[in-house]
Amino acid sequence: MTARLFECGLAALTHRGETESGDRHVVASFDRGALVAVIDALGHGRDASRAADLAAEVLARHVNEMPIDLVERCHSEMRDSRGAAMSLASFDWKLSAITWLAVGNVTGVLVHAEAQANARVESLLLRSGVVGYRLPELHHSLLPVSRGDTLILATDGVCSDFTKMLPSAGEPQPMADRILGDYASRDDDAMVLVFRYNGPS
Ligand SMILES: [Mn+2]
Repeated sequence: MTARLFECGLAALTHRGETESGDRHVVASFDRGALVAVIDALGHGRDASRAADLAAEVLARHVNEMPIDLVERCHSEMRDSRGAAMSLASFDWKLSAITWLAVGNVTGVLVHAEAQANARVESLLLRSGVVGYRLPELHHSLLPVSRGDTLILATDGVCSDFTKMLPSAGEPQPMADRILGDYASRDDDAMVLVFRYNGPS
């Protein structure tokens, strides 16, 4: 029913020489919105993959909760893991807004489709910390979203310079492929998630 409310593109690469990635994404809708998250577990390889799975499972079980509560849940359930960086955005269809929050360095940008008084590209504030090990003081912020706006989340295996060269249009999947192709290093796991908000108009 809500499938056309948004479209996603995802592109990812695994660290050279590893078979499992420590990067994960979560996109899940619920009655009044959707949760979008990208996780980058510390390090790479199998232990990182396990920590990332754990984080993704916790988020998937509680998709309708606010980002601060989700980070706190992950933090308490990940104490025996490697820990992870994560950026989360919770879309609220009724409010036409997102609430977003980052712990660690998963880059997040919201690209507005329409030119507005404020910046076309808004950046998620990255606070240093590791979920499962040490949390920063948690604050989330609320941003209005309009039809056609695009949220992009990318792990640090993708050079954050991609945010300086964002295309104004394009389908989410080719956009994700292109960002990964142009900005990924093979010395880390790399993931790009592109989430386009389609409505209501
Ligand atoms: Mn990384």
